[in-house]
Formats: sequence, structure tokens, C-alpha cells
Amino acid sequence: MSTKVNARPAAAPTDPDLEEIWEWVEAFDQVVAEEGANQGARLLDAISRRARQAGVDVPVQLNTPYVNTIPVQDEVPYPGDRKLERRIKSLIRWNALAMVQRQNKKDPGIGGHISTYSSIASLLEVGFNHFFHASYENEAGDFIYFQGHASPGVYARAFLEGRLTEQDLENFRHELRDKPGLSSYPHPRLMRHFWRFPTVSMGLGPINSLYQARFMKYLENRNLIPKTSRKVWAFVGDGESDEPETMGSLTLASREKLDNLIWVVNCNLQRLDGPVRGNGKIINELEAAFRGAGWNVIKLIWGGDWDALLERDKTGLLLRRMEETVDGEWQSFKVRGGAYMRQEFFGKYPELLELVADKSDADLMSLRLGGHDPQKIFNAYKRAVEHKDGPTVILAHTIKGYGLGSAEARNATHQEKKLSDQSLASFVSRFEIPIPEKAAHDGEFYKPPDDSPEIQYMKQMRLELGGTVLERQRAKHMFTAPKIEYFQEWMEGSKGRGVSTTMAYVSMLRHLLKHEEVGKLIVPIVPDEGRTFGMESMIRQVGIYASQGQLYKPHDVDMLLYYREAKDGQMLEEGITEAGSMASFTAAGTAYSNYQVPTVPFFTFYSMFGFQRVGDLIWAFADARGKGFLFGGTAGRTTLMGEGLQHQDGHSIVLSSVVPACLTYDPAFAYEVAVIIQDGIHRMYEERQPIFYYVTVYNEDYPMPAMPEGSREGILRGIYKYKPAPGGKATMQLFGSGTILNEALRAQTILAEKYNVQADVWSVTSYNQLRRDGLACERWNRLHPTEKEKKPYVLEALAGTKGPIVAATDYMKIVPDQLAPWLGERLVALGTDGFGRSENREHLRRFFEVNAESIAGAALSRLARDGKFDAAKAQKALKDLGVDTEKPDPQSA
Ligand SMILES: Cc1ncc(C[n+]2csc(CCOP(=O)(O)OP(=O)(O)O)c2C)c(N)n1
Ligand SMILES: [Mg+2]
Repeated sequence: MSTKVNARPAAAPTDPDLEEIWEWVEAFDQVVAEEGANQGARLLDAISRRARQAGVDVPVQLNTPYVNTIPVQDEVPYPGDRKLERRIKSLIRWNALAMVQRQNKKDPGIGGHISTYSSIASLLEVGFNHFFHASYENEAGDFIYFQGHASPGVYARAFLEGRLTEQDLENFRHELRDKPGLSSYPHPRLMRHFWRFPTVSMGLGPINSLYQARFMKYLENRNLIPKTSRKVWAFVGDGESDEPETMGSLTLASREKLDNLIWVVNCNLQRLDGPVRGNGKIINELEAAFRGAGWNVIKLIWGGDWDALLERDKTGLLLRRMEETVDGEWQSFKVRGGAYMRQEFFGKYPELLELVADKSDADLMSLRLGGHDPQKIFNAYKRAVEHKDGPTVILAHTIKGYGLGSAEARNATHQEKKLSDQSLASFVSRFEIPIPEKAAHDGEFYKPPDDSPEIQYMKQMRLELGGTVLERQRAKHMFTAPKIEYFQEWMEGSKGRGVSTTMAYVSMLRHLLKHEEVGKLIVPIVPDEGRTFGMESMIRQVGIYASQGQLYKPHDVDMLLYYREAKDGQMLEEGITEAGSMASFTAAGTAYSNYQVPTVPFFTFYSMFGFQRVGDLIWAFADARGKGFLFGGTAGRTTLMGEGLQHQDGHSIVLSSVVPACLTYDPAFAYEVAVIIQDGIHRMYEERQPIFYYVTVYNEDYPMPAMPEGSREGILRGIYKYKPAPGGKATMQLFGSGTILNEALRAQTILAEKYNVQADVWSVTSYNQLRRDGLACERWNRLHPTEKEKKPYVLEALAGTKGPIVAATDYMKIVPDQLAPWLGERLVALGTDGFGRSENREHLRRFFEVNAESIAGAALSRLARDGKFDAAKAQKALKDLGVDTEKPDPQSA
């Protein structure tokens, strides 16, 4: 450590305690000076051990002094042309501002953000010019997770790079008008050749980036991709760090030694409403959290202008003042200006006032912060890239709204979209944008000619890094799905053996894992729920991925199905984190584009803890054009017995129905599951459709029948007749889904045998799909009144059928009710609205009125209302069937 450390302070020289302390400090200084930094560290370590042995309560210190982690003397010189880079950055700043400004003039209220990018511009530009590698030929490019609200700056750079045209910028936030349009934020769903990662829902970018870096190592360790030096960069807001998803998985990154992961936290000290930590210091808070989680932390607080002041300060008071200033105060300095800063910051100690006596107020205002100083940023990035065996976070101090004049650092700056004419003019002059004042007021774009030094330089720098990173690649390698014959075993039924759809699904998945071509691409994911779903044999078969292998002998090693962890393990056993599992699912479900490896993730979870818990991550997955299968196990409010209110899921199908790219299925039988999986792989990976699946599977055992002839189309489209009425023509219809189909079948028998009512039974595998089809037909018919009407599939399937339809499900009544526009008065929905209970299936189904008796009773009651059955007999039947007609309504009980 040749570092210059502050000399002994002059303050309180007569304090005997301080005197003693300084003798020790000086002795330590001497050791470091004479024997080096390592020896200093050893000495400290020995002393603190000794102290602990002696019972001294040595505080755990997670914070370092409030200065840059990299000392000035360890910095390397900046390798780029600072002047040109500043010009380029200014042009990008202008075009980003102009884009938002212009659009809000044209279309008031259309929105956009200028202050996030203005704070992060230098951090991004140093990356673009010197660090972000693009993919080319066999070279693997870096992945960049941009702060969503910084998108205007990213578009503006793409414009100068030639990736986007002026027309694109003109149409920012006008995706539905003139083409091409630009989406507000990073949305791969809508700009699939540009954005890779959706980040704008706070917290999702960070957690997804972390699991992305982990998944990269998984692919390497499984030899699905070669080892690369590719990095995952994530730019995170300091306000965003309050989201549990941001900070919740930090230890995974250090545990897995993810040295391919770099986070840059844009510490502009502000969020949307105001300061992130007005009364504290967000940088210190984050430093302690990341350090505690085992990350390499680089504080990038002060720019070069401060180095000289720190150097000149012999009292240690400047550092003290830096440490005691809370973020809210710091923000005030920026808003109120140099004179105020002199008085309030430096003025607290006369020595500090003297330190800046030669500086004007304007000088004080422009003392640059670390996150705006390319030299400091370059050094931080260099360190981060070179760091081995763990993730790095850079905590960069910036100013929100940097350069936006009166909007700079103000609480309201996040919402700023338009600057006054005067602010625009001063922006243009401050950043030397060569356009006339009128053009500035109109927010005209400015791009220098292609042969200008700026554009030439920019292109050259990107060329050296392999090209543009503002690109999402089309998948080159997909595969042919296994044919349905591969699943023959499940088509034939279980020959009387009681099996659940979960067991059938897991055995299918194990079979798929053995497939010669596709097997290696399957990624099974579970959040500590493998045993619940009977996956012990899968653990043995493909092993749990563990980057370090298995460093211990598992206690059950002598058993056939022992707990096997392996470096090339295929299964991702994520521990109890549905969010983390979903982030892995996202990395695996988008690998077809990001790595050109079309992995097929199967994420199996407790259905209650899927959409309900991680719905927003699933939405982002859809945005990212992810492919794969979500399997909701322990499905159904009455099928999962014993577990009660918090576990019993009767609504995940409602929640999944809202995600446009998600196909939801609620199968009853093993062959239905097989048909859905086979077709899903075919549609997603062979036909390349940007969709994914949610399938509910249950834990109730019953014999699985063989697949009836001709049912394939109905299974996939959502409905088919499973069992016609036993005694001739049906006068009514029964619909069943999932395990409740068995109740419908039992009701069919009751109705026929006890009441001489004939009913057909239908398996409804997907109300959601039937509704979408119905809506599509309805729309077409509405828009084409002169043409022959199209008929929704559900009506086609039901053609010629008679009587009411009683539709029973283990999910809420709104699931079958989705078909009300087409089935109208015929439809009676029975479902599980209300809170679950700790009970067995028999009682639960009676309580929710979805057991066979309730279904039969509902049928008779409805026939009576239709005048097809005697009402008094129906009332008596309800009693005979054990339906308690006077019990409280379960939906509000
Ligand atoms: C989950 C979620 N909640 C709320 C928002 C709305 N929102 C957008 S930006 C923002 C503030 C972001 O502050 P910070 O992370 O500090 O980023 P900065 O703009 O300051 O760089 C908020 C609350 C959001 N996008 N996502
Ligand atoms: Mg912020």
C-alpha cells in the first residue's frame, strides 16, 4: 500500500486517548510502509483474532470510508479520446432529450423520461466505447440489462450508430401509427430485433441478470456452450434496490462465484418521489449489504475534481464531512447551488472553507462526481472485468437529471418530460450542440455526417468490440419435436393402476430427458418441491446442477435414489425461491436466442405459489418471448387436501388467462398431458411460435384411460366428448376438467341410474383457449357483417347437443363462465370460489359443491327451472344426494 493516507489530525492534540490511538496507528503505518500491504492485513487479522479470544467485542465492519475504492495512484490512464467521447455523449444526450421533448409537444402526455438517462449517460458510454463486447462469428457478446427508464438514451445512441433511423426516433411511443415505431421501454416482445431483456418493472432486471449469469455457467458446465469471457452487465437504479427481487438472491451470485456478473448501481440518490435515503446514505447501505453477501464492491463516489481536495486536506475533516452528510443534504447542494454548498457543506468546519477558498461558487457546483467521470468509471469497469471468482457491484454516485438545468436533482425531476425554451437553449449551449435556437426549441435531432470524427470514432470503437450490442438475435438452431409415438406409453392408459397426472407428467419428463436429441436440452426446475412431485428418481437420473460438484458423501448414498449433485447435473433445484426459479426459467426459455441453444425449461411448482406469487416475472417472461412449460403441481382447491387456505389453488388458471402468450391447460388424463407437451414442443421449437404453456397437474390417483380415437384436436383446442350418455340420446351435458372430470363422470351415472336423465360428459382441457377462439370468431364476425359467420370451436364441438350444460371445475366459476357469451343460458358453472379448508377431498368437494352429488343436483335443479324436470323432485333429490341447501355460501364463508 503505497497509498497516501491522511496524516495525524491536528484536532484535539491533547486528548490522551487519541494520543495512544495515534501511536498505534503510526506503528501500523510503519509496518505497511516497510513490509507492505499484505503484512498490514495479516497484522490486523492477528490482532482482531486475539481481541476476540480475549472477549473483546470487535465490531464487524462492512463499510469502508466514504471515498472511492480505487485509490488515485492505482488508476490507469484513460485509453480513449476523452474530448471526442464527450462530444458523442453530448449528442446522445441531446437526441434523447429531443426525442422525448418533441413527442410530448406533438402528443401531450405521451410521456417518456429524460432524467434517468442523463444520470447514467457516462456510465453507459464508457461501457459502449470500451467494454461491451458484441457477438460476432463465434465470439459470444456481453448481455446488457439497461435501466428501463434510460431507454431514450439507448435509442439515441442506436440512432448515431446507424442502428435506428430518424423515423424510428420520430415515432417514439407511437407504435401503432407510422412505422417503424419505438416502444417506451425495453420490450423484446415488440422490438424483437433490438431489445433482449425487459427491465422496466423494477427488480426484475436485476434478478434475471443474476440468474442469467448463473445459467451461463450451467450451460458451460454441461458443455452446451464453450467457456466464454462473456459478461452480464446490469444497470440498476438505487431506488430499484428496495425491491426484494433486486437484493433477494445476492448470495447466490457469490456462492456460485459468478465473475461473469457486473452490476452498476446508478446511485443518483433519488427515486420517483424524492430521495432514496434522505436521512442516510444509500451507497453505504448497499456497500454493507453487497459486501455482507460476498460481492466485490467498488465504490465510485467522487470524480477527479475531488481528488485534489482530498489530497490537500491534511485534517481528515473533508472525509468526515463526506461521511456525515446525508443524501438529502447532498441533493440540496445540487439544487441550491455553489454558494449554498460552500456555506452548508464546507462551512461546517472553518478548515474546509479555507480548503476551497480559491474556488468560485460555480467551481464548487461543477465538482464532478464519480459516476460522471469517465476516468474513474473506466477504472472501476476494468477492475470489475478483471475480478475473479465472484460478482462485482459498482456503486456509482451520479446526479439525477444531470445537465437539465433547473430540473437537475430536484424531487420532481423523474417526471420531467419537457424543458422550457430557456433550458433547452442552455442545454444546447452547455453541451455544444451545433443547431440553431429555433431547432433547439423544436427538439430537432442532430446527427453529424457519417465522415465526421464523432461518427467515425463511435463506429471504430464499436467495431473493435465486435459491432453493436443493441441487437437481439434470431434463433439459428431449433429442432424437430419428438413425435407423439415417443409418448406411446401414456396413450395406452395405466391399465387400471391408480396414477395421478403429476406422476404421469414426471414420468413423461424423465422419458423426455432420455431422448437422444432433445433430452440434453430439457431443463427441469423446481423450488425445493421435487419430492412433493415424486421427482426423486429424476434427481438420481440427471443429477442436480452444482457448480462445485458434490463435496460431501450424501447420507443416502447407499440407496438407489440418493441425493445426487453434479457439476454437469441437469436439474435446477433452486431452493425455496419461486422468483429465482422463474428467473432461471427465463434464462433457459430465452436461451434459443441469447445462446443459440434452444433449451426447453420445465418449471414445476406448487400451483398456488406460481402466478399468484411471481406473476410479474411471468409477464416479463412473455415480454422476453420466452418458451417453455410451467407446471402447476398440487393443483385444484379440493384436490390438494389437508393443506388449507394458503395452499389450495382455485385461481391460478384465472391469473394465467391474462397473459396473452400463455396457453393454459387443465388436463384430466395422462394422454391429454402427453398430447399437450408434444404439441407444445412442436409449436414453440419447431414452428417457432413465441408462446409458452401453463399446465395444471394434480396429486389424486385414479386409473388413466387410453386415449379415445379422434380426441387430439379437441384436447388441444380445449374440449372433446369423453363419454357419451350411457342410455341413448343425452338431454343435457356435463363438462369436467382436471380431477373434477371424475366427479362429472360419477354424476353422469347418478343421473342416469337414479333419475333417468341422460347426459354426455365432456373433458374441457382449456376454457382459456376456447374463449380466445370464441373472441377471435366474434371479432371477425363483427368486422365482416357481410360474410358467412365463423363459428367458435366450442359451438362446433357442441353442435347438435341438447339441454343445459353443467360445467364443474376445481377452479373458480369464472373459468367456465368465460364461455358464457356463446353458451349463454345453457351454462351452469360449478367451481371453488372462496377460501380453501384443511379437510379431505370428500368434504372439500361437498363444501364447494363440486362433488358428483352436487353436480347431479345442479343438473336436476336446472332441468326443473327449464321445465324439464319436476321442481319438487329436484328439491328432494338435492336432499337425497346429501347437498346441504341451507349451508353458508362457500364464496363468502
Ligand atoms: C415494480 C415497479 N414499481 C414501480 C415502478 C414505477 N417507477 C418507475 S421508475 C421509478 C423510480 C426509479 O428510481 P430508481 O430506481 O432510483 O431509478 P432512477 O430513475 O433514479 O435512475 C418508479 C417507482 C416500476 N417501473 N416498477
Ligand atoms: Mg435513483
